[in-house]
Amino acid sequence: MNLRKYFIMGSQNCDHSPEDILEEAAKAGITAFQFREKGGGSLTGQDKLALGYRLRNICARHHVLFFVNDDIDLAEPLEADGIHVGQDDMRPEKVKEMYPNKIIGLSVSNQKEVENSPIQLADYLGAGPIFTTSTKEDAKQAVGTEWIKTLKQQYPGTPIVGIGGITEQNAAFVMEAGADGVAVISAIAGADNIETVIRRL
Ligand code: 3NM
Repeated sequence: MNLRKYFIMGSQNCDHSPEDILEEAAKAGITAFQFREKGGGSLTGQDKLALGYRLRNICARHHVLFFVNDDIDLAEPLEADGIHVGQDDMRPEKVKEMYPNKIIGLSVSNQKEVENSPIQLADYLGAGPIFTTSTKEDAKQAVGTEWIKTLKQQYPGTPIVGIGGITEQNAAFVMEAGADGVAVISAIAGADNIETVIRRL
């Protein structure tokens, strides 16, 4: 499971075709992708499913891991490799019960969330927001790269992906803190030159 360059995107994050953006990112070497159709302006119902199919196919063609963001109903039709859940989404116990063979990612932002979570069921942890982000409407307070070190000490065997405000300029700090990968939305979706950004990440 290579989570090193983990791109997250929904149509609401794109100022032009999501398919074109993902195609370019996949060609440039992202290792994982999460379809996160969420927040203001996002698609629903059949439109969401149809976009999901198109993005899923791009990932399949480029051998990029495909995750759905808490959209548990999309996991099966889109043949997702994994499902990422946050603290307010379906509990990992339930996800595991429904999809014992899919990768489960879990977001944890602080120690209290860790204590309330079945960490042993998570195949990787999303740690964030590391830096301030304006992409997620309800993002919590930035926790800094220290949070990655703290998690890594407690769970040395669990892959950790940093998320939130990560750019080509600060990604190295996240990796140096012990992360196994960086998850980004705007750094790639909003890039003038996607290929350059991904190479630098
Ligand atoms: N989750 P950008 S922060 C989707 O802290 C998401 O769990 C976060 O977007 C968390 O790379 C975030 O543009 C937004 O900052 C990441």
